[in-house]
Amino acid sequence: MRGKISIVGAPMDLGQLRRGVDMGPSAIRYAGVVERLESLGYQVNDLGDIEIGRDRLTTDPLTGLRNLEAVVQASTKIADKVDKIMKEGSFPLVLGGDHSIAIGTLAGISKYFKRLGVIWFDAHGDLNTPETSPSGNIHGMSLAVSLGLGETTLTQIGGYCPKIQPENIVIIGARSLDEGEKRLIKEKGIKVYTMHEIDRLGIPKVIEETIAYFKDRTDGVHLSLDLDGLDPLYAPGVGTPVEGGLNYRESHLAMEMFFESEMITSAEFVEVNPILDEKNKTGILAVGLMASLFGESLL
Ligand code: HAR
Ligand code: MN
Ligand code: MN
Ligand code: MN
Repeated sequence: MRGKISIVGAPMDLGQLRRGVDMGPSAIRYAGVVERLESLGYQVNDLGDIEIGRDRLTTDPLTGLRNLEAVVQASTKIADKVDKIMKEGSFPLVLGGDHSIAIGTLAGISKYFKRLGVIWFDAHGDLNTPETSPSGNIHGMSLAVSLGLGETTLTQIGGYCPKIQPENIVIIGARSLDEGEKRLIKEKGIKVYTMHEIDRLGIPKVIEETIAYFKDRTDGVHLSLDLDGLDPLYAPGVGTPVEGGLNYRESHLAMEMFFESEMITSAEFVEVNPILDEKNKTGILAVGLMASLFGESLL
């Protein structure tokens, strides 16, 4: 027996405009996530989906944020559920849904640690605030919200703020950062491996450095994996694909190294959109990455 994993689906599509990402959790289940993780020796408990409001396309007149009220409500539910999982001593594995779900996930997790580290595996920074956002889409703001920046009703979810500190974040795979996000990264000194650094150093070195960076400074690490961190060749089923991403083996190696580090204490896999996918390629990919993260080996 290898420990307990609690899976929870967050069929959230209110943080952006593309329809279909609410079916992400179903696609990941259909790709066999429960069976795959059980076969590795874990006790896997699928808690089903969190209820996400269907009230869409309301734009907050004050902030310009899309579906703000519904995202606040859903995030609160996600936070409560994840909090319960943590309390039971199980590993929370959250299935998205768009990346705005990280607001709730981190709100549920972070109070269990003094210094939670976050690996933000993503083509994007998700570091926009209402002032810098080019879109008003909350999935482009979730990391900033977790830092305590932006809309108060979002930063206060879970009843405390901030959830994380800028020096405890590592972004991996970035290649589409808005000007305001670049400014924030410099101002806060956030550690980022863009595709440029990944190409220069190679993924083994990047992940070794990430693990070493977190080793002394954090007492838990959350992996927030946006499938668009991978190249769209491997992950076509995402709402905002960006060319020039990580490939299949690089991403698997990263997961394998995270497993070996024994450092990861929670995870979420987000932005799987089966409507945009090719025969559930991205859902299947997500399950493969989870298997590697939980110790599936090739031999
Ligand atoms: N940066 C853009 C915005 O704020 C695009 C956001 C990105 N999409 C995501 N998040 N999938 O990683 O609107
Ligand atoms: Mn993202
Ligand atoms: Mn992204
Ligand atoms: Mn694998």
